[in-house]
Amino acid sequence: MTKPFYVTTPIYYVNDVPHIGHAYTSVLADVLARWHRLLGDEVFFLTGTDEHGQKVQEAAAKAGRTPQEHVDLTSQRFREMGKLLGLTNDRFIRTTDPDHTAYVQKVMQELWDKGEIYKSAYKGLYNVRDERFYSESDIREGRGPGPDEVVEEVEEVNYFFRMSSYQERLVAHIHANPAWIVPEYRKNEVLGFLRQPLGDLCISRPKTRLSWGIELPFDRDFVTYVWFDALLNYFTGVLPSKRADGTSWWPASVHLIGKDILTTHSVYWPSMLMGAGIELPKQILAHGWWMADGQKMSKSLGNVVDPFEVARKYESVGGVEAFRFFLMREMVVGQDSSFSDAGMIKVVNGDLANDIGNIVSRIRKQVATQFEGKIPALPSSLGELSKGLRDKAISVVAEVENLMRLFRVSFAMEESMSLARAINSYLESTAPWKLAKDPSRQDELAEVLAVSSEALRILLVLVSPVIPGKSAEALALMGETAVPGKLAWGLLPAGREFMDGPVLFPRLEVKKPEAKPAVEAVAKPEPVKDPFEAVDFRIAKIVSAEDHPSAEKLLVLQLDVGELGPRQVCAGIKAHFPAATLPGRKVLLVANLKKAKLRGVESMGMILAADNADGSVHLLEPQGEPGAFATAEGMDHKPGVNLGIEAVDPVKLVVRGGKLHYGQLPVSAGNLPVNCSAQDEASVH
Ligand code: ME8
Repeated sequence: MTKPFYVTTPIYYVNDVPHIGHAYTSVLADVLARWHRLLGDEVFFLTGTDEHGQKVQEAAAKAGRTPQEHVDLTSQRFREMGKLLGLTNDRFIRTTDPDHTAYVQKVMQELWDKGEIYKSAYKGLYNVRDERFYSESDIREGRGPGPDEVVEEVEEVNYFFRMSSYQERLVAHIHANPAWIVPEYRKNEVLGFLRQPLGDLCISRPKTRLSWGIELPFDRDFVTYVWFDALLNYFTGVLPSKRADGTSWWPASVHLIGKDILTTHSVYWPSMLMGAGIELPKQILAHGWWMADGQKMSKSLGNVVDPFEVARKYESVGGVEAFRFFLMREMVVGQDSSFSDAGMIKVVNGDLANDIGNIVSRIRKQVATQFEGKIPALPSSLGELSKGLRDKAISVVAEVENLMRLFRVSFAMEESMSLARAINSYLESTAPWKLAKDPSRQDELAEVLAVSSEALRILLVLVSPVIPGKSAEALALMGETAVPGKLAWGLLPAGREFMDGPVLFPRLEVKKPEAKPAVEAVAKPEPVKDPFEAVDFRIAKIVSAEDHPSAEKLLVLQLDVGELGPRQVCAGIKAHFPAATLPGRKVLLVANLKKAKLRGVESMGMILAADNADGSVHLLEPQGEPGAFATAEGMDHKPGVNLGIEAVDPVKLVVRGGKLHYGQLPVSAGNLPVNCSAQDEASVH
């Protein structure tokens, strides 16, 4: 019996233009869908657009269109993104689809009949950007009214869903199903949220204010709240379809979401389902945030990464496929990541060209010249090196299966790339080009080419969910395809032709920056009189801390650095500060270091701590606001960019009298001294 795998993405707001964030969730869902199809599972993949609400109504009016005309146009952008990215979704749901609308009304009516919905007056701050009343819980989700968000005070009679009555059941469900919300720290965030009493959920908007929505079946003067309508898409989207054995697709195997919509998915949605007596989804996976070159993406900064543009820019080296590969390889699922051209080039020239591409061309060339293009048969007994590669391939397949089950896609890719490296080093060690010159070693040569071809075939099948096009082209050269069952060792039939073809994984020739003309020297940053001035020390507030996925001593911290925006930093302080004690603490951050990657996790800066002679470690405790920079008397603040650690080393900071000093000078941040509980003369690192 085949296993079902039903995966969803959030349905995207049509007012936005598709960007790397939407592309990421969609590609992640697609990769999981393709992987499960490869395992032989029965798959349903749902994505779509969220089309009702005040913002849409307003945008349509501004554009001089009816809301329906407007959403027909704007939702098209997301379908085009899907086409561009090669998504294999089974349905693209729109909340304006008649079957969805009818079902939302049916659920509403049932909840009303059961007494799960009541009418009451309500007063609150309404956030138009998010179509939500603004409250404590919204602040927790980081969706408070930012400077460009419109919040208005609204008092009105509305309908409410008795969400509060499901609080206990929900908490019990989370405890009973430890992997229901992943990663673990997101689960803890939800449990933290559920420690406060849960209110009821306002699920209607009066038509006098908002008409672009689904009418309440029991009161035609109201429409449903957008989230109520939107969340139900996951259920309604598969209602018209049935599994091969005639059973229903619900419950979803996993809802993929960004961390921005964690509460709606792990509190509102399950409560709604409990109210309606519908089974809960099996898992919710919240991933991290994409930034651009280490900065928050925003329209005003003009740094929003557009998937169409990336595909165009990298067209000569695989375009969309290279982008998909980058997205999956770069972001540790759960953590934040940053897009950069340097990162794209690294993946294109490293993983794709140097590793995978190199193997294809090396093997193909030898097979062509030595065996008239026919891949030799795998011998029944293998030499030591060949056995080593075979065992490596088998263990990589098992490990990738395991990691994919845990949604650790970037680690699964690292594992696949370790097979690529193993094939290349097998080819280096066995040197088929040398064997070819020795007529007495033709059997060995045949073995090397058979074993490496088979390992290459498995590698291409493993990466096929991520780069389906390139993988299919490369496999086709060997007359192969990536279909279920193809991950086993020893399937490549003897005598297969290894066909010639174009270079599938070309390198991107990166132009060296031209030498700057001498006149530009004036634009150089002013020289600093002291190394202290070049370092950008900033107050940062720890928003969350969790264990690094693979480095024992590291924590991954999410920081709020005020005007510098959110930051992710890896810090080697786990032995001294358990992760749970850190959120809320203020620390001093070196904010202008070069971006680094610590065991696969991006780190943008370094937090400072003092070492006592007794071996204890003490964090610096600035008192000002996040984002404020630190100075010392007589020093200017002239931070450089992308400093190496050697620029920071000469800046010797010490603790004296419980305060931070630079030599003899007291250091202040945000005009307040920086405290530290370390002893006198404890040095700061
Ligand atoms: O919230 N990094 O829609 P939305 C990573 N309609 N992912 C990002 C991202 C970024 N910078 N920006 C967006 C909505 N995303 C609702 C959802 S579901 C029933 C209703 C991705 O258009 C991420 O998946 O604001 C995030 O959760 C989603 O887009 C939000 O899309």
